[in-house]
Order: sequence, then C-alpha cells, then structure tokens
Amino acid sequence: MKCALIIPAWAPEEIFSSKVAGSQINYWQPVGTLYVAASIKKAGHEVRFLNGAFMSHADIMSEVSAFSPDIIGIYSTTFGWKKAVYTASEIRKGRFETRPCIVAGGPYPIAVQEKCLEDSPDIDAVVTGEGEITMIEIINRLSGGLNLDDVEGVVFRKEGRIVKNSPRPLIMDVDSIPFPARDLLGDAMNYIPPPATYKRKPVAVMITARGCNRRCIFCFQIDKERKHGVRFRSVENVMEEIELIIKQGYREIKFLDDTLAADYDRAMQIATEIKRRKLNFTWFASACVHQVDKPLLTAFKEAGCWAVLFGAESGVQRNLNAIRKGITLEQTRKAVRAAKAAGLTVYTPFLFGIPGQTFEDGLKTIEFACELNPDIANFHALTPFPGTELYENINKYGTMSGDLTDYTYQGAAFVPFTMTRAEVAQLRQLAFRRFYSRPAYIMKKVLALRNINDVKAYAKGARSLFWMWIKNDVFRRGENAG
Ligand code: B12
Repeated sequence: MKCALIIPAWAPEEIFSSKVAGSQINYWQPVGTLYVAASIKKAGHEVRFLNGAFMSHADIMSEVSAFSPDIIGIYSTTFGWKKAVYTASEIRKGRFETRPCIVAGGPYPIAVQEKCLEDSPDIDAVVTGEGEITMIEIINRLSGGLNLDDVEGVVFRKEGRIVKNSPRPLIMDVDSIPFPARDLLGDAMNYIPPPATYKRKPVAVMITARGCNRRCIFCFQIDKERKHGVRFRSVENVMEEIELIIKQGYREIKFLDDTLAADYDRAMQIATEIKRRKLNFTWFASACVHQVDKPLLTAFKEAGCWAVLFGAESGVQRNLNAIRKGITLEQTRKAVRAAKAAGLTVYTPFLFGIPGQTFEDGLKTIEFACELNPDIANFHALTPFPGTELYENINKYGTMSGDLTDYTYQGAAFVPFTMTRAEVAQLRQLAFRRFYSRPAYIMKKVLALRNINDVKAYAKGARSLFWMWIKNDVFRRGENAG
C-alpha cells in the first residue's frame, strides 16, 4: 500500500510576529510522525513524508496527486487543525484512481477524537493514541477491503455514524519501536532549532523514553492520567539510535524527553556510555531541577552535552504550586548553580498567565530570571491545550480563545482571572527587555561569541530585542504595523 504522511503547510508568521520570529522559530524534526512512518515502512508499505514546514500547500497537493496514495495521514496540533481540515478538503477535490482513506493523528486529534470527524466530512478516521501499531492495522484492513471495526485506538465513520473503538494500549516495550524514519526528511539542514539553542548542524532530535509521571496542568501527554509513568528505552537501545544518527551525518542531538533525568542512574549510564564509546556529537537536554545535581551534570558535560533546559516557569512559589509543577524556587536555584558549575549553558523558560498569578507576581518572576542569570531565558504565555487539566477545567482558571490558531504560547489563547491579556503581553515584553538588556549580560554574551553561528544567533536576538523596545504588542503575529 502507498501511504502519504502530511504535516500541513504553515509559516512562522502564522505563529510569531515577523519582528521576533527570527529568534523564536523552531524546526525540530517531527519525531512522532517519523516513528509512524518507520513502522509503516517496516511493515512493507511505501511511505512519502510531506512536511508543510518547508513545502507550500500547492507543493503538497501536487506531490499527493503524483503519488496517488491509498491512505493519507494528516498530523495536527491545535494550532494546525484548521490547516488539517483544509488540506483534507483540498485532497477530496483531487482526482484519484481509488479514493484515498484520510486519517488524522497527533496531539489535537488524540485530545478531541470524534470532534475531528464532526469538523471535517473529508476525514475518514482518527488515530486516538500512539500511531505505530494502529496505522499498520488500519492499512492492513484497508488492503483487505475491510472496515475498521474493533481496531483499537480508532474513531471512524460507519454507515453515516461515528464509531469510537476502545483505546489502543500504550506501547510498553518501547525498545521494540523502530527508530524514526529520518531518511524521509530530505535536507536535514532544514531542521534547525531556534538560534542560540544549537552548537553544530545538522541537528537530530530524539526521545529516550515516553510519558511523564508529573502532573503539570498545562502539559499534554498521550497517557493523560499518567497511569504508566515513564516508559524508558534501555540504555543499549538508546546508544544504538545515537550511533545510527551519527552514521547518518548528524553532529548534534536535542533530546526531547520532558526530563532526561527522570531516572538518575539511567541518565548517568547514558552519559557514561556516550563518553566510553567516544561518540563524537554535541547534545542538549531538558531536565527537572529536583532530579539533577553537580555529579550528573558534570557527567553530561564530559559526554558532550553543552546545554541543559530547566522548566523554571515562575519566581513565585504560589504560582509553581498552581500549575502543579512540584518543584521549589530553591531547587531551581540549586540546579542552575550546579549546571553552571559543571560548565553547561543554562536555558530556562518562564510562563506568564499562570492561574492566580498577579502582575506583581510577574514582575517577581522577571527579577527571579535575572537572579538566576541563565544563558538563555524564554518567556512564554501559558496555553490551555486540549487534553490538559487546564483546558478541561478552564472555568477554574480563566478564559480561553475559541480561535485554535491562537494556541501557540504567544498569549492569545488564555487569560487567567487575575490578569488581563494586555498585562500578560506586557509582562512578556518587559521580561525580554529587562533580562536581555542588562549590561553585564550583554558584555558576557559579546565576549563569548566564538564563530559566525554565534554572531548570527546573537544578531537575531539583538534584532528581536530592538523591536521589544520599539514596538508595543510585539507578539501580535504576522507583520504588525502597530
Ligand atoms: C517536535 C515538536 C515540534 C516540532 C515538529 C512538530 C511537527 N510535527 O511539525 C516543531 C518545532 C516544528 C513544533 C512546532 C510547534 N509545536 Co510542537 N512539539 C514538538 C514536541 C516537542 C515533540 C513531538 C514528538 O515527537 N513527541 C514524541 C512522539 C513519540 O509523540 P507524538 O509526537 O505525539 O507522536 C505520536 C502520536 O501523536 C502519533 N502521531 C504523530 N504524528 C502522527 C501523524 C499521523 C498521520 C498519525 C495517524 C499519528 C501520528 O503517533 C506518534 C507515535 O506514537 C511536542 C512535545 C511532546 N513531547 O510530544 C511539542 C508539541 C506537539 N508542540 C506543540 C505546539 C503548541 C507547537 C507550536 C504551536 C509551537 C509554536 N509556538 O511554534 C508549533 C506548531 C507547529 C504546527 N505546524 O502545528 C504542542 C501541541 C499541543 C496541542 N494540543 O496543540 C506540544 C504537544 C507541546 C506541548 N506544549 O504540549 N513542535
């Protein structure tokens, strides 16, 4: 069978204002969809991957009609749903020998399920969980001319009705999952993380475990109730993928695990094994502040890790408790100190618009960011994604936008009862201005510039900072004339 996997066409200006897009835009590899692609290929089917991050809608359409697939899988976030619906309707206008089956998957379809079929008459089924096994079963049924009765993890149409099958159990033996089909990516150099967050190119992204046992109210997880905690891949399996990635010519890896230190000893083993095998690549990982210490971070550094991301989120303990982050300000201070002592670059994202957060709390968070003085700080707006505690109990926390394209951390999607939308935007702008305009910070950055990449990244950051000082409402997406 021929299968096309599509990420609908999208552009940075649809998410960010053109004034700051340069320093914010991120093109990590879409690992999730590449996992699905790898399983379908392994099952002996032909797969085409069409990524709308780098292809126009028209390009995607012409590829689809040329390939004439039997089944088309469309990936979607909340932000991307309108595009997924549009892409499906356009495909239906095309002429195909056999009518392709269109299936939706990814974070938004997993969260809202039947609603996808109510929204779009052109989509035949929704994969409501991990897609590797479910997509193969769908393809096998289709190739046998059968319907999707009892295929776990599927919502589909039958005789004009929408039928919801039982959920697909999560894959517990995560070592059995074929590695993401990065060979389908075309030019790997396209997949560049935000400036200043990578050292060498091309950059691959990978995950060494699935799931999380923590309950942050804003975080979307396929295992919504966190019943299965973290499903770890074996260190040997992780090493095998790293060695393949290096063989494929990648020079840096971004580990996408919510925290690489969920299991301290395993994290130490991974770092030790990378060092023992003298694997030549640089890497960047995220970790939770209460799961790390100097010995672990030093082992990371010695194994080629150059940066670590800590979700600091807020400088006010009450705010951290409100989002069920499960950490303390002191743990954040300690982790940042340990990472710096280990010689790692420290990246800390913060959130504004937390339920119960006041404007004054926001100002305290800005001062906390300056006190921590990480190398990179980012200031996002809390966003209530479907399938999260925040979204499903929104009336407890604030109000949210009905426009799905607002669901992009840029502040348009959610307002807590304790602040206004303008105050959330103002805090973000104040934060970037205050944090990145400190003379000592600028001096440290300029003195640390080592190569053209650093200079380019710094220039993009400086440009965004310029607009942060010049423009009001700098986060309004598109070309903001304000
Ligand atoms: C890599 C990544 C990206 C990459 C690539 C995304 C892409 N596919 O184009 C980039 C950097 C481009 C990106 C951009 C954005 N992202 Co992003 N991203 C991620 C991240 C970190 C990892 C995804 C991943 O690979 N996970 C691991 C795999 C195993 O899980 P998975 O992706 O869910 O895949 C499984 C299933 O979903 C399913 N599946 C996946 N693809 C497909 C396709 C088909 C056809 C089918 C049937 C099934 C299927 O099977 C997979 C394997 O079991 C996730 C966070 C996370 N940890 O998941 C956020 C995440 C997906 N992103 C998110 C957001 C909000 C965005 C942005 C809006 C952010 C922004 N401001 O720019 C944009 C939107 C881009 C868009 N076009 O929609 C949210 C989405 C939440 C939601 N409900 O909308 C997430 C969940 C993070 C969060 N905060 O919760 N992102």
